[in-house]
Amino acid sequence: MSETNSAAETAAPHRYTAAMAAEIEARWQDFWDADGTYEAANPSGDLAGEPAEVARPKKFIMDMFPYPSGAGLHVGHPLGYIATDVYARHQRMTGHNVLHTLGFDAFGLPAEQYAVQTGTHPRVSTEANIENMKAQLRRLGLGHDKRRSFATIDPDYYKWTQWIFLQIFNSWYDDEAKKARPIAELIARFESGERSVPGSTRAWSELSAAERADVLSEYRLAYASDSPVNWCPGLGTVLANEEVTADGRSERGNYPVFKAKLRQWNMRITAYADRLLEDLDALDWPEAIKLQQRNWIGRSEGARVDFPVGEDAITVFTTRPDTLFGATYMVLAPEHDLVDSIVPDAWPQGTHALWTGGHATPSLAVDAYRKQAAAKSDVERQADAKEKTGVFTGAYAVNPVSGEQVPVFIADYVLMGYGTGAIMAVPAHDTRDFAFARAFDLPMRCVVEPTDGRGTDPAEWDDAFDSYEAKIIASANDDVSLNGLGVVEAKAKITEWLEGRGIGEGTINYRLRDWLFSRQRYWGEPFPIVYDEDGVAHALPESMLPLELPEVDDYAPRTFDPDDADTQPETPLSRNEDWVNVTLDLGDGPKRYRRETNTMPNWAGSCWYELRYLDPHNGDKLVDQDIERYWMGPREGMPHGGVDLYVGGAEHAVLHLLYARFWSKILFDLGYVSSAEPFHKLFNQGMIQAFVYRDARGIAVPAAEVEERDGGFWYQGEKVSRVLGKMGKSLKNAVTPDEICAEYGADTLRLYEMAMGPLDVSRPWDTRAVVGQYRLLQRLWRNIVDETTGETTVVDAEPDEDTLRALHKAIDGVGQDMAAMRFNTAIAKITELNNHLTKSGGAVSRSVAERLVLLVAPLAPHIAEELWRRLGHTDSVVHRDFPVADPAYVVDETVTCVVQIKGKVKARLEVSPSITDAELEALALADPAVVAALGGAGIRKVIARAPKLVNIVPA
Ligand code: ANZ
Repeated sequence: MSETNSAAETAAPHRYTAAMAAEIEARWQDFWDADGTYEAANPSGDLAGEPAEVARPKKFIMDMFPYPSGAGLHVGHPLGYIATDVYARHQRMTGHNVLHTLGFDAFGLPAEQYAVQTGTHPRVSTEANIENMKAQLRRLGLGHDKRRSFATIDPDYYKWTQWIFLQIFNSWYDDEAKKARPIAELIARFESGERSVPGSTRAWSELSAAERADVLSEYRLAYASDSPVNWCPGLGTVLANEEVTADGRSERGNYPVFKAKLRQWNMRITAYADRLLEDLDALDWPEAIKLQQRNWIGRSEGARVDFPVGEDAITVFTTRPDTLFGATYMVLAPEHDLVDSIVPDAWPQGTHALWTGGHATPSLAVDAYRKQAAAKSDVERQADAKEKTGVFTGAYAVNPVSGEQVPVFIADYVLMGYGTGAIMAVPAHDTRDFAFARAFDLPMRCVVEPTDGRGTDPAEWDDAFDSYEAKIIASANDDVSLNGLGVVEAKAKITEWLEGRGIGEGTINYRLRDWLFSRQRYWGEPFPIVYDEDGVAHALPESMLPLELPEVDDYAPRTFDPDDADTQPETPLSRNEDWVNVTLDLGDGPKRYRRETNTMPNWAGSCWYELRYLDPHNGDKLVDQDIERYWMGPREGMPHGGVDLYVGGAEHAVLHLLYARFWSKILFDLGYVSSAEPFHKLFNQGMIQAFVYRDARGIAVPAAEVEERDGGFWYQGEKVSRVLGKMGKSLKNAVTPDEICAEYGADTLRLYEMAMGPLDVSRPWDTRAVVGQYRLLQRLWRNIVDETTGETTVVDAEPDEDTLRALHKAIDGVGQDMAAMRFNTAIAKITELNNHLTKSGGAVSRSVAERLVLLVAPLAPHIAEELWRRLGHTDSVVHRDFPVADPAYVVDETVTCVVQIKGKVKARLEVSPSITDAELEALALADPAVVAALGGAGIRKVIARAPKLVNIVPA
C-alpha cells in the first residue's frame, strides 16, 4: 500500500506530506531569517553580541565555498553543506557559539568564457548565478549567518585581497628569523651598510632606482620576473604547473602548453617550504592529504657536487653523495646552459658508435636531440622508464673523488627545472641510470654492497640495487674512504670532505616551485601595481584600493593558433588605454604610470576568505585582531589555531590548501593574525555518484527516462548500458535538490543525503530510496500529532521502562555520532527509537516526544521546529540544549540470570550484563522465590557466576 496516495492525504489533512513540508519549511526559513536565529556573536565590533554569548566556547565551521556556475546545483553539491549544517546545529545545541556561513568564489574562467560568447558582463551573469544558488541553498534550511556572506568579486572584499598582495609585495623572507618581515627593514639594512648589495661592490646609495628595484625583486615575497612559464596559445594565457595535465596540455580546454619566458608575477612560496612541511604535523587532516602536500613540496636532502670539465665545472644535485665513487658518466638536461660551451668540434678518438646518434659532429648530434626533446612535456620525459634516449656531448668531466674521466651526455630524463639540471649517473644504484647505461653500453660500478645475494658485478644484474640499508664498498681514494659505512654515515662523511675542499656542499632541494601569480584574463582581481617610466613597479597606496576592474569591450585575451609557440600573451586590460595609462601622485608629485594589466589567478580570493567571515564589514582593517583571536587563535590541541572544521572535496589537496596556508603564514609573520594555519581540522566528504546510461554508440542518455526491466536497462526501446559515474549535466544524470524538495521536502532530502553512508565515502544516488526517509518523518509526525485534528497527542504520564531505555540509548548514541560526524548511524538510532514508539502504540509521553524532537533537530530542522512549537514551546529548538542520556538506562539490555538451589532452577532474575558476582549473590538471596524455596534453611555456599548463574548450596 502506498503511503503517499492522495486518498490518505484527504482522509488525514494533518498528515505530513510534501505540501505540508513545503509550507512548514518556508514558514520557518522566513522566521529564522527575520529572527537572525543563526547569527553568531563576535566579541566586539559591529557584529558583537551579549558578553554571555561570547563567553561560550566557539566553533568556527566552514565549507569550501562554491563557484556559482550557471548550471546551478545538483544533489551532489550540497552533501558537505548539509553535513556541516548538521554538525553546526549539534554544536550549537551543546553549548557552542557557532560561526557558520557561506560565501561565493566568484572570479573565474566560466563566467569570462560566457562573457566572451554572449557579451554579457561577467559580473551580471555571476551575480545572477549567485542569486540562483542562494535560493537553492536557502531551500535546504542551512543555518548560515547571512550577515557574514560575501562574494570574492565584491569590491569591498577584493580591496583586501589587493591589500594582502601589497603586504606580500612589501615583504621579504628573513632566513635567520625564519619569517617574513617588511621590506622597509631590508632597505634600512642596505642603506646602513649592515648588509652589502649582493653581487655588487657598490653602496646602496650609488644604485639607480631601477637597480635597487632589481635587487629588492630578489627578496620580495611577490615579485615580477622573466620566468619560464607554461604558455598556452590556445587559451591565450599562462598556466600554473598545477593547471597543466600529466600529458602537457591545459587542464581546461585540452590545448598544448609550451615553455616560454615571460615577465610574470610570482609568489615566493618556496621560502615557506620548510614551515609548510613542519606545521602539517599538528593539523588534524586526513593523512592522505598531508602526504600529497609533503610530496608536492618534495623536500630532498642531498649535496651539490662540482665535476670539472675543462675550465668550467658541472654542478650536480644528488640525494646520494655516498655513491659518488660509482658515478661513471654524467647527464645534463638538453637545455642546460653549459652544453654549448663544452661541446667540442669533433668526436673524440674512439667514441662509441652508439653514443653519436649517427651524427657527424657533437654539435649536430646535440642540436638534433634538443629539437626532439623540446617536443615532449616534462611528464612525458620522465614517464617512459624503460626507453632512455640521449646523446654524447663529446666532452668528458672529472669525477672529483676518483679522478676518472666520465663522459657527459644530454638526455631528456634529466629536467632543467629540478635541482641543477645536471646529474652524476650511478647506474649500479639508480634505476633510470641503469637503463640508460645498458642502452648506451656505459660502465657500471657497484659501490653499495647488495644484500640480496646478487653479487657485486653489475654486468650480471637485471636492475639497479638501490637499498639504503646496506654498506658502502669500493669507495676510497688516498684521502678519504667510505668503505664499510652505512649510507647515512657515508653521506655525511663525503659531504664534509667535499665541503672541506670547496667542491661541494650539503643542500636541500625542493620540488615546490614559486607560485606563478599572473593571468592574462579579465575576470580576476587587478594588481594594485603601476610601473614608472623606467619599468620599476610601485605599489598603490591603500587609499587607492580597491582598484576596480575597468569596463572593456572585449573580455577575451587574444588567443592564437594552439600550436604556435612563438606567440605572446595580450591581455584584455591592456587594450583599455585610458585605464592603463594614468597620472598619479605616489608621494613625489604627479607622474605618468602604466598599470599592470594581468589579473590575479582564481586562487587568490580563496586564500584568505575564512578571515573575512569573521569581520565581514570592517572597512578599516583586514580583520580586527581580537575577533580573529577569538575565532581562530591557537588553543589547546591546536597550536597554530585555525578554523575548527573545514569540509570539502579531496581534489583541493595541494592547490587551494597550500596557497591558503602560505598566505596565513605571511599574515601571521606580519602580525595581522594570531593563527599561523587557516584550517585546523580538514574533512573530505565523499562524492555523490550517479548511474550513467549509454546507448550502443556510447552516448549518455537521460537517466531519468531509463526503464529497468528483464534484468536490463532500456531507453526508447533500445537497450542501454549502466555504469556508476559522476553526476552532472554532461552525463545527463543530474538530479536537482529542487526536484527532491518539491517531491518530499528539504528535511527528507537532508536526511537521505546524511543516511546514504559514512560521510567520507562516495555513494550512488538512488531517487527511489529517498522515500525511506520521508516515511521516517511521517511516522515521527504521527507519533506526536493527531492526523485528523492536528493537535498533539502526547501525554504527561511517565514513559515505561522499555521506552526509557530506548530513549536514553538513542540519546547517548546519537550525541556521540553527531560529535564524530557519523550522521548515518545517528539516523539509524533515531529511526530505531521512533519505530519503538510506533510499535508500542498508545500516546507518547511528552518527555520522550520532546527529546526525540531535539535529537532530530540538527538533521531535519524544519519539522523539528514545527513539532517543538506544537509541543507548546515559544522559543526556537535551534538554541535548545541537546538531550543528555541518563547512564542508568544506557546499559545494554538486561540478561537473564538463573538461580539454582541444589541444581534446581528456583528463580530467574533480569540483571545488567555488567553486574558483579557480589551484587548478583545479594540479589539472588533477596529474591522472594529463593527465600521461599530455602524455607529458612541456612546457607553453606553460594557460587555466583555473573551475570548468568547463581548456585546456592543450603546448609
Ligand atoms: C646520484 C644518485 C645515485 C641519485 C643513486 C639517485 C640514486 P629526488 O629524491 O626526487 O630529489 N636528479 C637530480 N636532478 C635531476 C634532474 N634535474 N632531473 C632528473 N633527475 C635528477 O631525486 C634526486 C635524485 O634524482 C638525484 O640523486 C639525481 O640522481 C636525480 F643511487 O644522484 B641521484
